[in-house]
Amino acid sequence: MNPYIEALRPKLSKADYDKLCAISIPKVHEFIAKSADLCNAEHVFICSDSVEDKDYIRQQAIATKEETPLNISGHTIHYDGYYDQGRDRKATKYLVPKRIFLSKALNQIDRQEGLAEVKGVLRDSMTGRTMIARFLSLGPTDSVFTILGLQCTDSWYVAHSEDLLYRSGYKIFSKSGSDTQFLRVLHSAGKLTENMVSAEHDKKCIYIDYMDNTIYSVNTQYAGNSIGFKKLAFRLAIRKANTEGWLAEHMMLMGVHGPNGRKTYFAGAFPSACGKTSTAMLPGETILGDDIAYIREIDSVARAVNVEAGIFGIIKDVNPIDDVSIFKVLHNTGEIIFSNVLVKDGKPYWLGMGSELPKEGINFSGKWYEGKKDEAGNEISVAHKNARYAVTLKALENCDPELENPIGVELKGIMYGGRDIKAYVPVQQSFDWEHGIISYGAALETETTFATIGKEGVPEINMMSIQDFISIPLGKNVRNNLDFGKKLQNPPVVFGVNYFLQDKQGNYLNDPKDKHVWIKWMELRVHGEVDAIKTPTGYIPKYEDLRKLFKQLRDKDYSKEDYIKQFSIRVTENMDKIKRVRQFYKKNVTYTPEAVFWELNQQYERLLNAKEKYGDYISPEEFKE
Ligand code: OXD
Ligand code: MN
Repeated sequence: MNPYIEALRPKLSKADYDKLCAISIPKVHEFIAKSADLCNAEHVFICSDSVEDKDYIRQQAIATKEETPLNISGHTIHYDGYYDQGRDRKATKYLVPKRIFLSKALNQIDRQEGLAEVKGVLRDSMTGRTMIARFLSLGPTDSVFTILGLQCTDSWYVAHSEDLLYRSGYKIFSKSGSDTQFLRVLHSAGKLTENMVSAEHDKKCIYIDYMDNTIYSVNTQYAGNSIGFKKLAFRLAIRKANTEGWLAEHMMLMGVHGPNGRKTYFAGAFPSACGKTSTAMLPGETILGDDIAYIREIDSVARAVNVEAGIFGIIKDVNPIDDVSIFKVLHNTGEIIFSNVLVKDGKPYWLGMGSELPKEGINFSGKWYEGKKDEAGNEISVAHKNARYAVTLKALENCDPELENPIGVELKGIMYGGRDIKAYVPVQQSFDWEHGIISYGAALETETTFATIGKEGVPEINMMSIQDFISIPLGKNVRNNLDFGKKLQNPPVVFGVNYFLQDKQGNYLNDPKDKHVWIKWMELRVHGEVDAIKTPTGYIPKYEDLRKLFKQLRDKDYSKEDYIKQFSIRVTENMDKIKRVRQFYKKNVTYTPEAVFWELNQQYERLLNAKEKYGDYISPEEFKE
């Protein structure tokens, strides 16, 4: 007799008991039993991924009022608490055993103390509620990339969202052997207000116990903090990748369609709210993933899969002109969970949707009217900037057909981009793998955005856009990337992009749609079909090639004047950038590979030489041979 299943028996229906018994992994029984006991759940629901079970989850999300149906069939709205509108960096901590220290840039706490604290907060948090157990697969199923996950949660909204965002895993769990490894997440929304949002946001804990592959999250519902397989399990996957020699990355994946029906796969790392999803979603291209990728070397080739199967996307600025395909999906029947938008008469409204917004309705602050202020006297906006939609990728007509390919797609290019208003040109190609990984990836500078709680617009270094999720010493992460390239016969070509370059008056130099031109240029570069100009920071496009692409893609006459403004090398800004990056690595980072300083110093020297020859602000024309 299995003591854990027997302990759970009073909380299980006969059907749920049978579903649990069909899994023969003792650690599964133990995790569910210990979680239900700690949180004092009244019932435990085991989701077998059957149509009935998934329907039940959807119905419960509505019955408990965690979600409310909207006018279009399949659409619902979920709200998170007023103070729970983004990933919470401060509340997210690594539980680190004594005598171990991760990099200074990482938030950490003694493991024993942290476990005691979070378990104390979780204790009895599910009294009178049902705990749902969901089995999921990260990455395509039956693949070398697959990582299994089990989440216990008392939120039907979380369990429902997982249906849209991940691949079902119950079947795999039930046919797997007793020593099968899996990641675990225990989440409780904690005490709820009458609006069904987490009440005790000041007692929010999101703790990552990497010693036990377990995540604890409590007093939060915001998906980035509560859906354990989004950014939380990602941190555990990074550790696994670190020991096994592959890469887990905060990257979108897309198929870029080149001449004569050619398709070239790119990965792109951008910090949250810096253009990652909108790049992956460019019209005429195909989207394979918008957030997290696993990349492995298979037969000396870099191959990548999307860890997820859906999008938890920022809805702000999704409009019928710039985002045709997703705008259409958001108006079609089919399952979509909107979060933190304004609802009026059963219709969702968001910032930048391209039409007039109502003057009242329900939003993330409850009943809302124009001019409403919060406790601190700040005016509450009609919808939150970080309002989102969750939808399965398969609902998109531009979903890439290789989504479920168990060996992934061959990566030919990688791009890194942040909110760099001063220094880097809009697009450039690195001299080689090391130069790209270091100068564009490890040196990625950006500004904080609304996707995390806290002040917006604060400049920071966000290594490879993954810094929020790194769970190993930062220097080790750079080394892993450098080493990965050495295993490949033809490493992907590395590009740096910058959608946010401004002039001295603070005007953006590009339209958001210009990114399509940069993407097509990269595709041609990967195949050696256009030339480029060598500058101190990388290879940049030639004016004539961009002019052609602007005409083809945007029917726009791209002027030489614009080209010179956008692609001039700003020497001082670039040298200052290098100084900040060097300082960051010296001060905050352990195990930094020597190559980081070497590449940065080389770039500094190249800039200095160019400055002596051409001055501080160098037109691309000067570098033409
Ligand atoms: C996300 C994020 O939701 O990075 O993807 O915040
Ligand atoms: Mn993300």
